[in-house]
Amino acid sequence: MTHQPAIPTLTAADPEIAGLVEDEARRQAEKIRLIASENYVSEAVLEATGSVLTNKYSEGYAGKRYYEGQQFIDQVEQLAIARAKSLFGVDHANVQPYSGSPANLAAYLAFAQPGDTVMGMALPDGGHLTHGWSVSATGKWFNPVRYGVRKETGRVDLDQVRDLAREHRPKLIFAGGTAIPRTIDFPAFAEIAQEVGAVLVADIAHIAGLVAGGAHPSPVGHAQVITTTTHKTLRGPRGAMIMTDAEHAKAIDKAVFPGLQGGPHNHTTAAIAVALGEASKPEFRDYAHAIVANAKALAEALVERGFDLVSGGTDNHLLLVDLTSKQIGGKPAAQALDRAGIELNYNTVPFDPRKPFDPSGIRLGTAAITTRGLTPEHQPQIAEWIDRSVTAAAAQDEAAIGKIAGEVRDLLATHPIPGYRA
Ligand code: DSN
Repeated sequence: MTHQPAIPTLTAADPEIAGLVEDEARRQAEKIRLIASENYVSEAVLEATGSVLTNKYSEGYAGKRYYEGQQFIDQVEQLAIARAKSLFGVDHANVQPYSGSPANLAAYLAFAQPGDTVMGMALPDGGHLTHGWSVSATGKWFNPVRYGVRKETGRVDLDQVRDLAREHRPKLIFAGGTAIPRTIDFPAFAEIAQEVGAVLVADIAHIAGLVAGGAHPSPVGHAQVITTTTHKTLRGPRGAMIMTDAEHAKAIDKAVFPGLQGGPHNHTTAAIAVALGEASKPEFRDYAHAIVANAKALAEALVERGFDLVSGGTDNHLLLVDLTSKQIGGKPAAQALDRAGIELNYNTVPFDPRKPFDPSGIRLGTAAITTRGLTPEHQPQIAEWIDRSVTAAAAQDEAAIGKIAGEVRDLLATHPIPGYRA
């Protein structure tokens, strides 16, 4: 039972770390991984991530670097850019941001000054820290205005977005977030941004793979700037990209380097290129639609079992469940589910009366289980395990939780993952 690609040299050189890597590979194989921002990358992506490209510094952009020896690195970065442009249909792509937060910071640096008003979705309603939340630099150094969801529907309140934009005239408007189970209406956001003269930034970190695969409408042609991580539904390495129209390209490139970062992580750039190549194949379109089919089937099965879903269901890969009616907090439920072999995260729900570190909800996503070949037919069983685990947690019945973990392992034994061979 080993990590793939195999790690014999690491095992010989540093058995302690190698052992932990092997343990993590096995853990990922034995769990139903429902963390909405995670996935399993291909072994080709893993190989690129572990390559000698990690040895090279290359501040600057292809053809204009500050270090010599870029004969191959330039080609790697140019390939990644070309693949991003072709896959998403954008004028320009910057593949250097280290991750999603620096990518969003580049949008601030490019198009706003400290103290300027910016607008994003409130974190407890499904936004992201870097969309102007108070504890983030973006909330401290800018003047954030926050929109949310409607209490009755759990969906983004576009009337509120329009009213707040007209009143505060932000420089930037962020559309997107981390816990939005419904389709993001990019044309509506674009109309509002245009009216008030704001740059619209679509943060598609969660849905990038769905957009690439045609399972979520694209922000291209609506948002001038599109930020995304590359490791969620897009199924690439930990990293990020910023895509823009021609007009906003130069400012974004300057903001990423030299504005925010030093040398790009070239091993990551190569792995992003590999993932973009994979995402441009016809099978990836099937994958993206299968993620949504699984999420809808899981949502339906959970609703049938009396779970209360924010917005009543999902249009994408993500489900947000309010556990208030199940008389258990999100945190103890998530911890019990982990012991039962089902990994997810506790999460605030809109209008949550509880604290963020002990909120009312759990967040689920289907990108990783879809990669390992689980289908809508498996979702009623997963919902049953979730239901049983939550009930067992409320009753502090550890034996019942242990039994579920065994059943989970039995199912997953026939659904191998990339990165581990049993
Ligand atoms: N940590 C990511 C998520 O889980 O959605 C967002 O940054």
